[in-house]
Order: sequence, then structure tokens, then C-alpha cells
Amino acid sequence: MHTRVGIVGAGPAGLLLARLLHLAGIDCVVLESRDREYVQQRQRAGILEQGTVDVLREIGAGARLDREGMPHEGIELLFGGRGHRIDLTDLTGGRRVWIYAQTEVVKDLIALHLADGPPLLFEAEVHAVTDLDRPVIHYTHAGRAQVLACDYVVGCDGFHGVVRHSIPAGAARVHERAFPYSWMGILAEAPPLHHELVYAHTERGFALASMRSPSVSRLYLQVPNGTEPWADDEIWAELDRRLGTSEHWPNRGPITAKSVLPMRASVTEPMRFGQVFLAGDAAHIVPPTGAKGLNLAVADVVTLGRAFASGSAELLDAYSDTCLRRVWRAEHFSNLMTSMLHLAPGQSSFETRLQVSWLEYVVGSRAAGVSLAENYTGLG
Ligand code: RFL
Ligand code: PHB
Repeated sequence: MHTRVGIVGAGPAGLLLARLLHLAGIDCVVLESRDREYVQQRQRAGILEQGTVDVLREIGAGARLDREGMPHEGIELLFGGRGHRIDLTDLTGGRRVWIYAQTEVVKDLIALHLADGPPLLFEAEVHAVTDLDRPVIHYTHAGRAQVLACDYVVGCDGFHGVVRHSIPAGAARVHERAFPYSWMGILAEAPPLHHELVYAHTERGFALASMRSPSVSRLYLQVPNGTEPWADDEIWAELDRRLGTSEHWPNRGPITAKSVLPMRASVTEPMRFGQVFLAGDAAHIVPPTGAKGLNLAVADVVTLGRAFASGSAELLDAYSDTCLRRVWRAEHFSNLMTSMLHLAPGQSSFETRLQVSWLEYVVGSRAAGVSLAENYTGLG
């Protein structure tokens, strides 16, 4: 078997890239280790930047997003027990973000793909990519070992993927930071506590109130690394302590998903080796506080899709540098948001007072507000 572009992974990056290539008339194959059900149910991102929404509309994946997506023009920063609104739209001269779950983006892309698209193989686990200048993908499908020869391979296989590990030692540099805390996230059948997202700095640690729809809340609590998911009652009690104010209080309802995720930042440089490219989480991850991961994955594959469609060797050569500029901006912003809002273990009162002063500056100074808002909504 041979294809022009072999894509490993059917998360948002792989699915969108396949769609872009298909629309440009470029032959490709997508190999995904999990089954369709699993890929469609994996709970992850919630915030789409304007640029991401524009791309989804352009490729014909905007209909349900336009019906069900929730445009947001501000966020709330809660500290010292009081909420302060950041007016994203005013501060950026008109930009906004959308709440539309990654699960829904993935469902829409898979439906488009299966209706009219190149081969997408579920339960096709890639083990390795060899010969990076004339790449060959080695995978198992339906119990049989197979190979796929490609002109190019794109690793869209996420942080735990294998394509990155097929790169010879020494050819790539990995820059990493691990944070000394994790997020415990829940999905609950309960209306959101507020119409906008609430990012809370409290003496008990960070909390975030997000949403998936007018009747479904997505809530996160900062917890120590290694924490096992708590009992529902404990989670609600802690959410009340961190997010409850005289203005809003968490609404309770059945918890339908619960998980603990470590917070990490990582960038692999460069994002191309021979004819093998990395895109999305396979190349970089950000702590989720800045809501950037999915948007970066989309920006990578749009850059790559354009380069393939143009047939320009210069654009393909520029792929890594073009993406890394945006990636480092997002890393910086996500790291700032994370350190502004979380309490490190054993943090001194001095550090906490600095965080509060920083938060007061962000809500009190237009210049500081503009900086947060333009990074949060995406720098285009
Ligand atoms: P994915 O989504 O991880 O997809 C990778 C795919 O590759 C498959 N795969 C393989 N397939 C074949 N063979 C192998 N050997 C394979 N190994 C792996 C996997 O099964 C999977 O299907 O990566 P992609 O496409 O790069 O997309 C990245 C996004 O998923 C990620 O950046 C975001 O979810 C990050 N993120 C957020 N991003 C935002 O932009 N806004 C947010 O609000 C936001 N919130 C979040 C987040 C991530 C979170 N977690 C779980 C880390 C909230 C959370 C809680
Ligand atoms: C989410 O809705 O899952 C979400 C929103 C904003 C973030 C992170 C996660 O910063």
C-alpha cells in the first residue's frame, strides 16, 4: 500500500488535516489506534478561538457549531472572594471565543470524513515509522501486521504517540516543564453557575467553572499530583468553597465523568524530520489554563495543509518555524495564566500576595487586560 500523506491519529489534528488534504485533492490515509466510539467520547477541550471556528466553517464543519456553539465575549476572574469581568470583545476590538466541546468537533469531522473522505482506519495501531526520508508506517489492523509507504508522514498522535519516538535520538530537542499540581475535572448534568467561564484564585487553590451547554457544567479543581478522583460529595463541597460567592454558587447534578489530569508543558523542536512532520499535541502540549491546546493543533494543520496544497517546498520547509512562533507564544501565555492562578505546594504568603497584586493589575489596567484578552482569544 502507498499513499501521498500518511496521517497517524484521528484526534482533531489528524481529522482536520485529512479534510484539508482531501479538499485540495491530495491523497491520504488516517490510522487511529482506538475505536470510533472512544475517540468521540474522550472529554477534553471546550474553548475554540475565532480562527478555529473560521476554519471549521470553511471546511463545511460549521453547521452544528453555529447552532449549538456558545459565543463568549468575556471571562470572570474570581479572587479575594469577588468576581471581576474581563471583557474580551471590548479589549480586543471585537474578538470572542466559542464554547463547543472537542468531542463535538471530533464527531462533526468524523461524520464529514466517513460521508466523503479518504480512508480512515479505526483500531489501526501504529508501532513505528521507519526511514524518515521515504517513510514507512508499521501498524497492526484487524490482527494483522501491515505497512504503508508514504511520501510524507504526519504524526498527529498526541502526547503519548509513537511518531515522535521514531525520530533518531539527538535529532530533536524537547523542552519541558512539569507542574507540581493536577486538575480534577468533572462533567455534571447541572446548569453552569454563571453565563461566562469563572477562573478562581483561592486560598484553597485554583478552580474553573466552564460549561458544555446550558444544562451541562464542566468543572475543574486544582489537586495535588497523584490524587485519586474524590467521592462526588467531596468534590461538590470543595467546588462550593472555591467557587461559591454571593453572586453565584455551583449548581449540583449527576456527575457523568470524572478524571485527574497532570499539568505539563512540552515542546519538541523542530517539528519536521526528513519527510516526517509532527502536529498538535504530538509536538507540543500546554497546561490547559490558557485553553490553547486544541487551537494550536488546528493552527498547525492549517499551516501544513496550505503548504501541501501549494506544492511549495519553501512552505513545507518553513512549517516548523512558522508553527513554533505561535506555539511559544501560547506556552508563555498558558504558563503565565497557570502561575497567576494556582497555589504551588508550600507557597509562601509573599507569593500569594504577588498573585493577588497581579490579578488586581490585570483587571484594573486596560493595557494588562488587553494583553490577557488578545492572548486568550488568539493572536490570529
Ligand atoms: P489528540 O486529541 O490527543 O489525538 C491523538 C490521536 O492519536 C491517536 N493515537 C494513535 N493512533 C494510531 N497509532 C498510535 N500509536 C497512536 N497513538 C495515539 C489517539 O488515540 C488520538 O485519537 O491530539 P491532537 O489531535 O493533537 O489534539 C490536541 C487536543 O486534543 C488537545 O490539545 C486539547 O484537548 C487540549 N485542551 C484544550 N485545548 C483547547 O484549545 N481549549 C481547551 O479548553 C482545552 N481544554 C485540553 C483541555 C486538554 C485537557 N486534557 C485532557 C489534557 C482540557 C483538558 C482537561
Ligand atoms: C473546558 O471547558 O474544558 C476548559 C475551558 C477553559 C480552559 C480549560 C478547559 O482554560
